[in-house]
Amino acid sequence: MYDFSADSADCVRSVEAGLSDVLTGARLSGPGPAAERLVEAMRHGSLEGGKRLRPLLVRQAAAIFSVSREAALPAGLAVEMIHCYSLIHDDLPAMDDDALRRGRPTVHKAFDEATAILAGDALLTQAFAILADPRCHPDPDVRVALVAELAAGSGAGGMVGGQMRDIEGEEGSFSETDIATMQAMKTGALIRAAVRMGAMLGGADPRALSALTAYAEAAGRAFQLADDILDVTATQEAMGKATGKDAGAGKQTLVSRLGLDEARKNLDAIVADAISALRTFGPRADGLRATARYFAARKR
Ligand code: GRG
Repeated sequence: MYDFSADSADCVRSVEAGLSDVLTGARLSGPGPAAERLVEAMRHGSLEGGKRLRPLLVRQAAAIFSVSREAALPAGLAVEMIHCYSLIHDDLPAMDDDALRRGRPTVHKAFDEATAILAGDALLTQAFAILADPRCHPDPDVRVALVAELAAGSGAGGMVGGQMRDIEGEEGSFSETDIATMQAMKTGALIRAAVRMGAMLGGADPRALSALTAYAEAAGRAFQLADDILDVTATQEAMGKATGKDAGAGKQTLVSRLGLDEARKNLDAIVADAISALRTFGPRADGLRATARYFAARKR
C-alpha cells in the first residue's frame, strides 16, 4: 500500500541532503572559486522548509517505470533549484515584495537585493549543470531531453512567461481563459516538466508520456487553484508566507472570478480529471494519485 506521508517525508529528507551536498563552495566553483556570500544566499533560499513537491512528482512518475528514488533524485534537485530561484526572484521588491518565505526572511531581506538576484541566477544555472552530469542519467540523449524539458517548463513559454502575463494581468483586463493560460504557464509548466522528466528517466513511450502530461496539466491546475483558495482562507503562520496578497494586488485568480464555493467544486473536478488520466498505469501510479489529492487538500 502506498504511503504518501512516508514517501513525501523521505523525499523532503533526500532533497534537503542533496541540495546541501551540491550547494557548497567546492561543488559550485567553476574556473574561479564560488563567492562565499553567494553560496550562503543560495543555501538560505533553498534549504529548510520547502514541501519539495516537484522532486516528489519526479520520483513518483519515475517509479511507474521502476526507476529508484535515488536515480530520480538529481533530476528532482534540478527542478527544485528552478523552483527556489523563482521564489527568490518573485519575493524581490520589483515583483511581489515579500519579507517572509517558508517562515523565514526572504533572501533579499536576509542579504540584499543584488545578492538575491544573483543567488536566483546561480540556482537557475546550477539546475542545468546537474542535468548535464552523467550521474543524472547514463544516457546522454536522455540528459539532453531533460535539459530541453526543464528549459521549456521554466522559460519564456513556461514559468517566466507566465510571471510576465501575471504582471500584465494586474491591469485588470483578463478573461477566464487568460487567467487559465497564465496559471498553466506560471505554476503548471514546472509541475508538468517535473512529471515528464520523471517519465523520461524511465524511458516512457509516447503514449505513457502523453497520459502523464494530461495528469500533470490537471495536477498543476489543482495546485494553483488550491493556492488561490489558501491565499484567501489560510493564515500567514500556516503558510509561512504572506496571505491575502492576491486581492490586495488586484491579482486575477479563479477564486476572485468564481467565488470560494464554486472554486472548491472546480478543484474536486480537476483532481478527478488528474486521477482519471492515470487509469492505464495500475498501482504503480498510486504515488501520483495521492499527490493530486494532496494538492487539493493541503493546508499550506
Ligand atoms: C520570478 C522567474 C520568476 C518566476 C515566478 C513560480 C513563480 C513564477 C513565482 C512564485 C510565486 C508564486 C506564488 C507562485 C505560484 C506557485 C506557488 C504557490 C509556489 C509555491 O510553491 P510551494 O507551495 O512552495 O510548492 P514550497 O515553499 O513548499 O516549495
